[in-house]
Amino acid sequence: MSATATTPLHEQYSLRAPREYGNYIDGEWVKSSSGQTFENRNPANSDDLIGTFQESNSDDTAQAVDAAQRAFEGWRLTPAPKRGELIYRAAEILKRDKEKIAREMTREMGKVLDETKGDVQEAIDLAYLMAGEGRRLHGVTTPSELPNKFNMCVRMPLGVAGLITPWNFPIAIPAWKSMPALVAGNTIVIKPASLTPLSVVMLAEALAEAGLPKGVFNVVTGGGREVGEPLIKNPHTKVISFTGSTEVGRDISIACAPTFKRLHLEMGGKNVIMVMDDADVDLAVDGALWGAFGTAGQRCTAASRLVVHKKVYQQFVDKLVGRTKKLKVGFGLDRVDMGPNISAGQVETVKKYVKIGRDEGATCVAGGNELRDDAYAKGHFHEPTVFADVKPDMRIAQEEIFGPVTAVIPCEDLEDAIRIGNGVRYGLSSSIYTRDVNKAFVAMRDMYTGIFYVNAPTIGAETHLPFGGTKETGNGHREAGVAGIDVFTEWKSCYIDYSGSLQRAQIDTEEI
Ligand code: UN1
Repeated sequence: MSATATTPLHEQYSLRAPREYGNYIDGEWVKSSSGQTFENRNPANSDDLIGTFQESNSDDTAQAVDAAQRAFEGWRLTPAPKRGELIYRAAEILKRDKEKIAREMTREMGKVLDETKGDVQEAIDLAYLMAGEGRRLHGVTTPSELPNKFNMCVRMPLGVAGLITPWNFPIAIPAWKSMPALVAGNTIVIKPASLTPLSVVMLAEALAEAGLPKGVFNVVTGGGREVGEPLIKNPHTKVISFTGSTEVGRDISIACAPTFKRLHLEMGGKNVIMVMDDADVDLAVDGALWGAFGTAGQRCTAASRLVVHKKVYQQFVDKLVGRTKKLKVGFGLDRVDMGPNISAGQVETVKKYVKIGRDEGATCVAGGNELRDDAYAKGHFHEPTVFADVKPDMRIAQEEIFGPVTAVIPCEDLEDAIRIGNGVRYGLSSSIYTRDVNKAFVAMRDMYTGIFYVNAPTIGAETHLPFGGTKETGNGHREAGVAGIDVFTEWKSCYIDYSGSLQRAQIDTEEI
């Protein structure tokens, strides 16, 4: 096919033709009772309509929760290995369709194809891990203090899980939340980010093809107020898992407090790469570029602070600036290094922070501008941007920007780097570049973050380890890994007395 400027993008790149997508409730694709839909457009090219999605309301949400509630009993009693087998099948389907799904995701979310392939791979990895959990879901057996008595702890599912997911990892994060919830026997209502609903539709399609019973996984698209809030407040949702901003997370926390609803929050980050004077500076620059500008900086793990030892500071800044200026920005299905920002609003936020950085007296040494000409005119593009001479208390070094902006901060030594590194309200990810094993271990011990790397950037978590952070990044829970199952289960301690007589714990033990 010879592509011309007038050939619609979905034909040029063999993507899905635009159409109306329904909610997925009780195993059916259905329209919202609102009769309204919203458009989903490519952030790199607003001419490219991906599809229209249901502008759902509280009635649709209630219907989905009812369906999930009805399906719960059957799913809870389905043997866990069987649940795991269905998840395994979904993993195989996602693997088969990885490239196709990734292409749609790049078109929907903007990040480059390698990265959306990675995003799908995270979903696949976690699905395989949780499929295996179907034959583990280990509890604990432990001796009793009394004779002829057996003690154990088993996991119970909670019921309907309400999942509210972000646009930056549009299939990985929904999978991180869904797969552990499902294998443990919960049913799901998910509200995807309105900027990336197709990715969750594709996840639902994979689960449906795998043979998940109807009502076990439901998707309702629409706004936070119209869908998210009723989902959180519905008495039948027994657990809420949310990834997004700290501000919204706080509101959700308050909404869940009156009924003590189980809540998992995964929120902001202001992650740091510390570069010591003995580091391999080129390696650190590689890591900084990937950490800061991967996903156009739109990761909660993004390396938005680079704390660099004064002895290598200038060398590091020069190399970083040279490399940053060479990054190619564009549509993620073309040969580029970095895609667009997700929306016009996000570009405005980036521009606001670039201005704040300049006003605060930091030096903008690379980028600093929105891209608007020619190929960029119909998208939401901003140059990858580096600020140097940043002081730790400046707003660009304290607040999450969620865009392609990073701040280089000089430091005196390891102790100073750790103090600066920990000196923010978030605690997701941190990293150190050093060749000195002693320094690496001190940093590993003293950085108060949920994730820590040595000689690697702040991004790149693997799905079988717990993911999450301290302070205002989270509320003490973790997702992914086996820790993810803790969010979606409750412990039940069971005591089985086969002595045939009354044995009083703590009392009859004296006679033994
Ligand atoms: C996120 O930014 O919300 O470690 C998730 C990483 C990815 C996940 C990021 N595996 O950067």
